[in-house]
Amino acid sequence: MKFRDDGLIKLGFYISYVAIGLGALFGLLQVLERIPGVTLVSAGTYYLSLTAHGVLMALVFTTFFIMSLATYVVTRELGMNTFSYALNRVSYALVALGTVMAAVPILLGKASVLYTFYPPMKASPLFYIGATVLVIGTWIFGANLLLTVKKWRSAGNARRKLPLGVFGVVATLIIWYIATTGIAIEMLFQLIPWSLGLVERIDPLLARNFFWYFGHPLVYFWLLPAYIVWYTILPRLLNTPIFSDFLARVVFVLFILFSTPVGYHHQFMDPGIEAGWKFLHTTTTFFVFVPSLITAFTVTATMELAARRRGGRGLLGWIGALPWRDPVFASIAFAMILFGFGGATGAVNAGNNLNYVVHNTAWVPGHLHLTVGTAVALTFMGLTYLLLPSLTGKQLHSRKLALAQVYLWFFGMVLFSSAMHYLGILGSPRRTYDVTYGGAQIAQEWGPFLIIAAVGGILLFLSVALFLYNVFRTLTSGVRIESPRPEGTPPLPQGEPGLVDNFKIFAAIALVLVLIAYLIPTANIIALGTPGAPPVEIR
Ligand code: HAS
Ligand code: CU
Repeated sequence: MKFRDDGLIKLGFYISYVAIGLGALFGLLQVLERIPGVTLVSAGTYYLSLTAHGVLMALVFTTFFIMSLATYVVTRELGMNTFSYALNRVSYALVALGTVMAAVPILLGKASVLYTFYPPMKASPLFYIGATVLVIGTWIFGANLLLTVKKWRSAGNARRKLPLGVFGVVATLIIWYIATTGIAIEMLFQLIPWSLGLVERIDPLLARNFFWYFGHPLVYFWLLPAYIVWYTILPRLLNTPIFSDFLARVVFVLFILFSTPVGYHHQFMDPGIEAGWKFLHTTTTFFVFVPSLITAFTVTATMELAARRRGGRGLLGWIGALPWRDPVFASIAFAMILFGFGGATGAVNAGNNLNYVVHNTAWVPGHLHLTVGTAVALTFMGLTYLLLPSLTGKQLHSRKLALAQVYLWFFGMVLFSSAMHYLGILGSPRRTYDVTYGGAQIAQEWGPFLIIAAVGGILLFLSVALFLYNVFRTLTSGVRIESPRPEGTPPLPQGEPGLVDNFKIFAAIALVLVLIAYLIPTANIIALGTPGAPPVEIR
């Protein structure tokens, strides 16, 4: 069956590839700049490039890829076009428009405020308005997908369970809607009026409060689509039934509950939030560990099932029977292995007391490159090798290069992220142009690890270059797949929907948890009324 939305799906993927390519260039600049003794650019250009790197990778690459992946999953699993092509087009157009509006001031050096845009660093109004337009675009996008599910239900499927991938997409969208209310409030009531000069001062603590109300669930907006791939595409790849469909649904539901009431784990160092609230958020953060721990067991169990069917034996010997030469499988497996470490370093971050050691050090980018930078990004790159041929009917240019690319990412990331974590323990700061500290003893100890991080970064850059080369050659070579696999709708899950399938209940509980976690401390911050510093001019 041909799907009407496929043009948009492809467009979203292509934009995401451009974003990762440009983002990788800026990333390369960063690791090189931080090598002791190397000065390539001015401080201003460094912060411009750090902002561009963060925004392109964490916001543009992910958002466009996820929109297209979600549309792909919903259309394929439900076997229908989305509710409205017009709505879908409007949403992609708005997200693209918002991206351009935010990108222009960044590239002109008028918005070097990093991807967390903490005030009183001030960007051009265009940056904030662009980001808001982007978010509005995603709201329309989500509404169109939810209406698609509704349409499917009313077409005689009212008493059916949603296919697992669609279930995951709905969970992701619920999290997104809850999360983005925070950013909308920060933009509309604080950043936009302030950047337009309508108000003189801004409350930085309140802004950070709303930002992290959004910023933590944002990481699950990135992660859940990768989980959808691990739960639904991996079993098909391995030709094995999933270990437990029920547990997978429980995982998505637990994310709806616990993604949001945890944001203060980014603000342990902030004044004006009482320790009790920080402790509550530490506790809920450890709850949000649970769905990932379940995933670690169940997805690995699916792999073990497949490996034993292929003749794998022994306590760990079965691991060798997995298809390690298949780039799509290898990308998912390496993404998982490194995510295991990312989860462990997340536990360090989340402990109120341990966080004092690592906060604002190189440890944190070490952590985020294992999570969003590998669990998510490597899964997405690997998936491209599967989806691109299926969407375009063209043969992948080279499986060998694809495999090399995946392994290169893994080794590059092992070097980069281990060095960054260790640098963090040694006290090396993140987001800092000059880390030589006038030749101080401590800064000299960082030198060798900054170089290891740079070598890792170079390998990662090469990996992205290989990825893009392969994508480009696939699209331009025109070698058609000889016998394209017929793309049927996968069989629907058996049985009636149970409690776990009732999104309304879980969304309602999630809202109650959000209110418990945020209402009083936010009111306290407003009552405290931090007067707000004068704006910091970016040069
Ligand atoms: Fe995080 C900072 C805590 C997960 C992203 N995080 C960040 C930042 C980003 C980020 C971008 O508590 C930086 C923000 C900034 O710029 O300031 N994070 C956590 C915790 C988790 C966690 C508790 N983070 C993520 C995910 C992200 C992400 C997911 C993106 C996608 N993070 C923090 C904290 C901070 C933080 C603090 C603030 C630090 C500071 O001071 O600034 C948990 O969700 C992690 C749970 C994960 C697991 C691992 C499960 C393992 C699996 C695979 C296992 C593999 C096996 C091998 C078994 C429990 C599923 C497979 C076998 C084969 C044979 C292949
Ligand atoms: Cu977080």
